[in-house]
Amino acid sequence: MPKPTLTIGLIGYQFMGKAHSNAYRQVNHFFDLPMQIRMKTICGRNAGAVQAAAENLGWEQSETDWRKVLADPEIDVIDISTPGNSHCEIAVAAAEAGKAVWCEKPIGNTLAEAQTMFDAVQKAGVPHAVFHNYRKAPAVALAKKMIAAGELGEIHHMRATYLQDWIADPAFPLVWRLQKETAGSGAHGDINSHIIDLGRFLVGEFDEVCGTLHTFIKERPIPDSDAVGTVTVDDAAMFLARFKNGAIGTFEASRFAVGRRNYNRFEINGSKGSVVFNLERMNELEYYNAADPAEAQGFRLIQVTESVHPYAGHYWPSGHIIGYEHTFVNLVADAVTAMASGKNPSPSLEDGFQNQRVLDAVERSHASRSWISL
Ligand code: SOE
Repeated sequence: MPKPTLTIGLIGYQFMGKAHSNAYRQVNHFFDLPMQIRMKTICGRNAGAVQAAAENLGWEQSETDWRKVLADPEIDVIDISTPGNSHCEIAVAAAEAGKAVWCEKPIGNTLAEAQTMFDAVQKAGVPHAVFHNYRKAPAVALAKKMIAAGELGEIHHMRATYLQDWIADPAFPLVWRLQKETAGSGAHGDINSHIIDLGRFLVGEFDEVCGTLHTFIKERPIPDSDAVGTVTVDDAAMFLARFKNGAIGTFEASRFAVGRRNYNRFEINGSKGSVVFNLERMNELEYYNAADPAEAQGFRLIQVTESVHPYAGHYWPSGHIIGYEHTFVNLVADAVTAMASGKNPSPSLEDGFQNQRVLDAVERSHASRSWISL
């Protein structure tokens, strides 16, 4: 008996388009899902480039007009993997067309856009998801299980950093991620959003924040030009946080942490123990159990590759590690499973909206140089 299909239309074909395409290609090979993914249409503005992407990434066809993708009655899900300034328009139109909306993070360039998107999917009653993929790393999912089971006790601290260095060179050009009108913000929305999501996922809702945004290099060469242009987004964003459950935290995102390529790391300290996750050692979780006997106390290293661990059993035998791309495969597997059982995927556009509330509060805190309550 053939499985029902879930037909995807992907809007965007660069880095996230490639990562999502890999997930759609692989997911049915590693997870026994109730639906079969059909990679129908990939969409982008450059006809030649998006057709090449269709052939390279495994799509049936390519399209240059995203509205035509939304109008296709065979398409069930619209995956929005474009620069942030187009997320809202596409999401609202997709919801109104009755399509499920799966959107890259951050969902909007502003809180108002995120609100509009969340309202639209709720009004249309369509499934919705946001690609906060790091929740789906086996070690992060294990940390979540341990915290939820009370193994860390009362949570006191979360300290999270997401550090990159790809624009530390002043000669790096003024690309779209460095322009507010396209990207909405810089490191703040792009990578602080990820550790904010992990904060919400692992510790709880934010209560108040106090932060600062900073731009180190304020002018950069305009691509294919001799001119320079103004950088209109942050290069780095840092904030202090109080959570509603009494925990406190520090969050730091930078694109100027020279030597750090994609260093997403957090440590959570509770009354009974602590955990540490580091994306550069993605298959490991450091765990400290305060109940260990005195002579044996210390951080132990859990290899999160056992079949008993979240997601790990879908791939390889114990000790055979997985990678960054598998976090997207796991996210798609969970989303398909949820939709097939009539539930909404997690994380959802509501998570995206709540994330945007924190992003916005930090920006207001920076502007007012004060603590801001959510
Ligand atoms: C660039 O900072 C980027 O591609 C982010 O946009 C992704 O969300 C992150 O997973 C990797 O780095």
